[in-house]
Amino acid sequence: MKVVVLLGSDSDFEVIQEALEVLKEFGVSFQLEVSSAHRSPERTLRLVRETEAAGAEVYIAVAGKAAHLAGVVAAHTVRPVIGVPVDSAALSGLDALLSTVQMPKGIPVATMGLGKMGGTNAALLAVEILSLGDPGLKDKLLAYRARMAARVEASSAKLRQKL
Ligand code: RP5
Repeated sequence: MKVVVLLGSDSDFEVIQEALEVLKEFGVSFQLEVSSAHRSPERTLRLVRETEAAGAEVYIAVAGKAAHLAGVVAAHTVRPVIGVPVDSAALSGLDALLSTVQMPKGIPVATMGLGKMGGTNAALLAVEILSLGDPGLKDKLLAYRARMAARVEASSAKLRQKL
């Protein structure tokens, strides 16, 4: 497994569903686990240690509210950690965004945007990191971008037809 995806709660799953499809589309192996920085701190630490020893190269941590999961994971590995703040109801995710992005100097977390959008970008960033040592992945990323650009062009043509 190359990527470890940690969710602070199973209630975060929806946020990361599309991201898992992206990882599958790129043929990137991953391990998905639920582990909370607060409710199961020892499990979180054990998972980081075990997966790093097993060869994990990038971590994605998804958490809401007082979101410490990404920071705690980053504290225990020098592998890149990507944080996805969950946009839960009370403060629309501002709480999780600030908790994830405002890491003290020395322990970086690459913080994505809120919710599903951030989840999908986390998967793409993980693929980009892995592509540094894998030219095949870089080619797949370029093809992905080209398909996106083609969709924009097609949408423009479709809109013009409506006028
Ligand atoms: C965070 O608090 C989790 O990441 C999740 O977003 C939230 C807890 O959610 P519940 O398990 O209470 O639904 O730690």
